[in-house]
Amino acid sequence: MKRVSLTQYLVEQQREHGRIPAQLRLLIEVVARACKQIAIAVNKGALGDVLGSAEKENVQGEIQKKLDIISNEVLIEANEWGGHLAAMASEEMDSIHVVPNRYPQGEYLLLFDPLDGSSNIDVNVSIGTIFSVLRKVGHAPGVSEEDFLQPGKHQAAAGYCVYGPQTMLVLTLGNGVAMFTLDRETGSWVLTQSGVRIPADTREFSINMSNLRHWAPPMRRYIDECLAGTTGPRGKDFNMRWVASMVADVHRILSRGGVFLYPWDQREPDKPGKLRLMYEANPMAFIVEQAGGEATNGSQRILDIVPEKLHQRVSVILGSSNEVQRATRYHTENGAA
Ligand code: AHM
Ligand code: MG
Repeated sequence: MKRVSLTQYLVEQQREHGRIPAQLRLLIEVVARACKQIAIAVNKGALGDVLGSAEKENVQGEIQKKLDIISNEVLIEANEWGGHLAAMASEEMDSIHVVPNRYPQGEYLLLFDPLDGSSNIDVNVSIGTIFSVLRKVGHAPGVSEEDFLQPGKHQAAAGYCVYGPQTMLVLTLGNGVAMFTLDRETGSWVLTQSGVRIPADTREFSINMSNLRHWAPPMRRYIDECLAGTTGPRGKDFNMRWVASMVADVHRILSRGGVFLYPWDQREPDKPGKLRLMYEANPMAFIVEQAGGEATNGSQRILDIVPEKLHQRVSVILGSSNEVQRATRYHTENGAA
């Protein structure tokens, strides 16, 4: 079998589809290289002294793990000198990181969750890196947080790397979804699947069931009906999977279908959800839609949401389209919630 590397894939996308300007190609290659470096740190585990807490809090009041901080630094250092970026934003940083003056400024904005699934780091379960790419619009000099506040439908690219039994990079440039597997012997990303499609129907849902009593009625209705199985209104049995790493749960859905839900919860009524719009929901929604699935917040397509702030949170329903539509309909029909 002829092996296609990530570089070859990107060059061909550029040539055949005219989809990737040189700066974007460089950006994807640099992010992919940084993910390799993070994968090496993840694999070392206790031997590399990378496990455990860093005993610091991020802007959202969450305790950071050592690997959260290492991964953030790897991504910043890898990306700031290449001339492809104007600025970066991260789940682990309070404010944006503008490319220092000593380097040329490019036209792209990179957003990332450097290490998603932090609670799984110390227990040797799959974790990942999620990234989203926007273009800086307008020619005004300088760059500010405002430049990042674009709806997800304007993403130029998005992807994630999953550090699991295999290390894989999943990418969309708005032209379908491709998956690459890291060949550890040669150190290269090899294309292992393209044209990824999520089946419209599924019998598998993914949600943290321990929060059931705190959800709004439409979400409880949707899950209750799945749990009722063959004798309930859905007339079929459902299976459940919850890794608690969004990358791993979304990767399973891209591989065999399913629906992922992280809903609003009445304990903190002013918080729309746990997950972050700009670093988690938008890139995953872009990937899922490019694979034929759908993604909403219960009332609106995720990619249409106009962000008000960088660290904004959102409810998420994504995956197989018929299930996303059903769960969304329960939220929007008369008398819901
Ligand atoms: P993180 O970015 O701090 O790791 O949090 C996001 C993660 C998601 O990967 C996952 O879907 C969710 O949090 C799990 O939450 P819970 O522990 O409530 O099940
Ligand atoms: Mg995360």
